[in-house]
Amino acid sequence: MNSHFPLPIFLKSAAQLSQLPNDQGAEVAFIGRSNSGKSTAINSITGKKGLAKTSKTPGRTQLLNFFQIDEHLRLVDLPGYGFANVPNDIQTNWEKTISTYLKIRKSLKGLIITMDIRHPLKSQDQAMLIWTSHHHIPVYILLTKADKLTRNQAANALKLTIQQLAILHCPYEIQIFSATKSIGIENARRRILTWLNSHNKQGFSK
Ligand SMILES: Nc1nc2c(ncn2[C@@H]2O[C@H](COP(=O)(O)OP(=O)(O)O)[C@@H](O)[C@H]2O)c(=O)[nH]1
Ligand SMILES: [Mg+2]
Repeated sequence: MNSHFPLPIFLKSAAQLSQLPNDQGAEVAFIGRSNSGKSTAINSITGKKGLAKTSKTPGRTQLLNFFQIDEHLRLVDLPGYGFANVPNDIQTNWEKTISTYLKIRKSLKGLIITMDIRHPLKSQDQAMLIWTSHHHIPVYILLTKADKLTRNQAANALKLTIQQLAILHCPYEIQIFSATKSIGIENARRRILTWLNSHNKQGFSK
């Protein structure tokens, strides 16, 4: 069922900044550690299986993949951070590309950060939160794969994560999410659509 989210289509992949689609309208990007469920989240939020390529092997998405809802609205699947078998110089290059994209992109209305609920707030997640806060990029955290825990365990993990986030003093919103058990999908859709619909109003200032 996809009653609430407009169906996107694949637009293009960008390996470098010169290949980005025009910076107009509004887009929401997904970032997070490799294997944290970014692509799966995009597929379940849009209700379009196979839209974003998912992988059992971490670190497969090395491109910025753009999906178009209409002429003005886009979703973006960003490369994951925390790759295992990648030489350092390549990793640094990706980081530069992604951080520049996040900094310069006027149409970017918000960033979804996916974290596996069983091990959230790894050092790279914390660094990302501090960095996005510094650059005034609105952040919405999905604690993914909640189906791997019981309801109680998931609620405790959320509570603990919120406590740890308080120490970072970064603005954020957060929710529990599972693509497999369809947990939290409507809330995530609502947040993304609100961001996308804000493109005619004043965006956040960078
Ligand atoms: N059980 C469960 N597995 C998930 C969920 N989301 C993603 N996965 C699995 O986690 C792995 C990585 O997912 P993927 O979306 O490719 O992660 P990405 O690297 O962050 O894009 C895949 O094997 C997915 O099937 C979820 O909600 N529940
Ligand atoms: Mg992916």
